[in-house]
Amino acid sequence: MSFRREKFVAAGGPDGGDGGKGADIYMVSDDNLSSLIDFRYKKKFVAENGMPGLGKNKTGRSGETLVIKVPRGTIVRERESNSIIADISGDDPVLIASGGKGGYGNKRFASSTRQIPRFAKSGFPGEKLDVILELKLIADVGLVGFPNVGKSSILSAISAANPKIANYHFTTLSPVLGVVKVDYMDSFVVADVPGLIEGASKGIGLGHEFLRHIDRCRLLLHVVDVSGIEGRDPYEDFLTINSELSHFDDKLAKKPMIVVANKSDIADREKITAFIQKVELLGYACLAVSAATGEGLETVIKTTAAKLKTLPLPQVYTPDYKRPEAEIGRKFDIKEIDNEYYIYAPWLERILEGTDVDNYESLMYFQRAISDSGILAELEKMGVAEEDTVHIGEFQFEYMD
Ligand SMILES: Nc1nc2c(ncn2[C@@H]2O[C@H](COP(=O)(O)OP(=O)(O)OP(=O)(O)O)[C@@H](O)[C@H]2O)c(=O)[nH]1
Ligand SMILES: [Mg+2]
Repeated sequence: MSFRREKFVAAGGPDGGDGGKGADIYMVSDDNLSSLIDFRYKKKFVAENGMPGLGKNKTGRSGETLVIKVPRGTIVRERESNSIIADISGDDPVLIASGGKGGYGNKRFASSTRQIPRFAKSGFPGEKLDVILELKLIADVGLVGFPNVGKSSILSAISAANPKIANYHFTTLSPVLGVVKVDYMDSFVVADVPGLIEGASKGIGLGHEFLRHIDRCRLLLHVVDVSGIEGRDPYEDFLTINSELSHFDDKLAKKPMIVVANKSDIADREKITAFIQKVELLGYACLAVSAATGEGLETVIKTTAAKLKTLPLPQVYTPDYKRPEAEIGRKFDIKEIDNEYYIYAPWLERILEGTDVDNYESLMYFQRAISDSGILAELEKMGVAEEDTVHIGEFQFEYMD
C-alpha cells in the first residue's frame, strides 16, 4: 500500500505497485547424470519468492526460475495420486510447479467510489508438490542375464563405455549406458544392468531394483554363459531369466530378444551347438560370441541394428496429472462434526492465505468470495448457529449472522 506524496501535488493518489511473480520450478534432462542418487541427500527444492511491489507503481521483481537437473528418462509422479506429471526424456525443460502470483498493489483497487483504497491484496502462494522420481533409462537395448556371464565385457567390447569387469557376481551395481556405433550414420544405446538371479522379480539379489530400467528398451540382448564354467546349465539359465522377466512384468518377457551365447572361446563346440538349437526351437535368434576374443561381436552389432530398424521408438509416458485448480474450480464440501463446520475448498484456502485478516477492507473481499460461492447459504441450510466454529484449512472463524 502506498500513496503518492509530492510537493505541489495536492492529494497524492494510491500508487502501490503489484508484487512480483514467484518463480516456477522446471526439470530438465542432463546426460551427465546417470542416477537419482543426488536426490537421496537433497529432497526439498524451493524456488525464489517474488519481491513485494513498491511505491510509484513499481512492480516487484519476479523470482528466478529454478531448473533441477535429472538424468534423462526420469519420470516425475505426484506422490499421492501416483499420476505422471512429466517424463523427462526430451531436451526441453518441463514445468513441474508454478510459482505464486504476485499480489495487487492498492493502485489496482482505486475506483470512482473508492478513491483511497487503504488495502492491498496479497498474492497467491505457488504450487507445493510432493513428487516421486523414478528413472527409466532411455536405451534401445538392455543387456540381461545371470551375474558374471559377461554382460559388461560385451558392452565394453562394443562401445566406448568402461564398465567394471571382474570375475565375481554383482560386479555391476548400477546401470551403465554405452553408445554402439554401427557405421558413421547409425548408432544405438545399450544399457548394462546388474545381473539377475532366480527370485529377482521378488527382490532377491539386485536385479529387481533395476528391471524397471529395461522397461523402455526396445530389444533385449539376453547373455548366457554357454561354457557352463560356473556349473550351471546354459539352457536352464536362459529359462530361469525369462521366467523372472515375466514374473516382474509380462511386458518385459514379450520384448523382442536376441540370445547371445558368450564365453564360446572356452566352451565345447557340441555344447554351443546344442544350446543354439534348443533356443532356436523356441523361436529366438541366437549368436555365439566371445567378449574375450571379440569373435561374433560384429555380427551382434549388425543383427541388433537391423532388428532395431523394425521396432518402434522407446516409449514416452504421457502425463496424466491434473493440476488441482483447474479441476476443482469453486466447488466445496462442508462437514459438520459436533456443531463445528469444516469447509473443504482448496481454492478458498488460497484466497484466505492471500487475505490480510486484520485489515477490514481486505477481509470484506474474502467475505464476498464466501457468499458468492454459495458457502454461506449452504452453512445456513445445515443449521449453523451464532458463534458456531467454522474451519477453513488451518483457520477458524466464529459464525456471526
Ligand atoms: N573366457 C571368457 N571370459 C569372459 C568372457 N566374457 C567375460 N568373461 C569373464 O567373465 C567375468 C565376468 O565378466 P563381467 O563382464 O564382469 O560379467 P557381468 O555379466 O557384467 O557380471 P555382473 O556385473 O556381476 O552381473 C570376467 O572375469 C570376464 O573377464 C568371454 O567371452 N570369455
Ligand atoms: Mg557387469
